[in-house]
Amino acid sequence: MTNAVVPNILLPVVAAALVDADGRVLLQQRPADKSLAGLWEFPGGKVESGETPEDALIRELEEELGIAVPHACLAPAAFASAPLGDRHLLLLLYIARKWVGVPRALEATVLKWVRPADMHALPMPPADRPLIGLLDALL
Ligand code: 523
Repeated sequence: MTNAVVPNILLPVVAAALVDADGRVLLQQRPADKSLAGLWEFPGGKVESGETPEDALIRELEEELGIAVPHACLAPAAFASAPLGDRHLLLLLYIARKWVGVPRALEATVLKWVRPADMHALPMPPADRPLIGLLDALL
């Protein structure tokens, strides 16, 4: 008997809500040449094969923002999902209040610190949007 191959339709993506001393959260604007161009997202990206979600997030934050986030500073906070082409994006959001370095837009068009209550007015990816209310309640 052979094992059935179950196609993995879930695309695991990790993201961070970096929170500053005033309770604002860092969003980045997706570049024009990428999918979901121009939308404001929580920084992060795909979990690569062999990575834990936390390792993936630490790598992405280093690549995208040039900051180092210690493992112990990443608190799992929430998840949301959204259809993405023929797959389904599973977005895992972590909260971090401490990191080393000053975030810079190394891959995004621009960065912006935003209060959760003000995020409703911004165009955000479908998986990020449901997380706003939760962040508002948590922060
Ligand atoms: N999202 C998303 N929200 C969010 C992130 C970090 C990513 O909806 N906070 C989506 C955007 C992409 C997919 O997750 O569809 C993978 O993100 P990323 O940034 O790793 O992928 P890209 O932009 O480098 O690659 P493509 O989207 O495949 O061009």
